[in-house]
Amino acid sequence: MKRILIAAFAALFAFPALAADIKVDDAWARPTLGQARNGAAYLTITTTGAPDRLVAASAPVAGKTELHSMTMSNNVMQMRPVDAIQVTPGTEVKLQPGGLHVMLLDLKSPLKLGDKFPLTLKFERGGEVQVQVEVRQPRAGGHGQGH
Ligand SMILES: [Cu+2]
Repeated sequence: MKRILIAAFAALFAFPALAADIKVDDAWARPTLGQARNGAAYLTITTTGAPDRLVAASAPVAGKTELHSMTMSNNVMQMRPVDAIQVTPGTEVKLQPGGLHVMLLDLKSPLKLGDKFPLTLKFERGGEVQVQVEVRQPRAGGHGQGH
């Protein structure tokens, strides 16, 4: 039993996935309209370390934060929570309108154009990574549909 535990620890340290290995770029959110209490944050994740999983997120602007996917079902866009988002070295994981996103529920105040707010991403191995999310319109040429 003890030997198994030691082996598990050794495996854990053989691939030290540090937060420094994880890079989060282009974090942004669309301004909320009117009295909308929900929003979504989008970003791009890459890692130079071991494979990892984004398992949670939190932001002081939101009462509750979930990881969501969006899929087309019978011509209707449907959002559903996902347990985790896989991050693989060498592959960009894009959270973008119409796909994966960080759902910001129960917003404490509207997201206004030009605002910035902190978002903490929690990775299974890499731990916590904090980014600043810029409130802006989708870039031209991007996937502007959905949400
Ligand atoms: Cu959502």
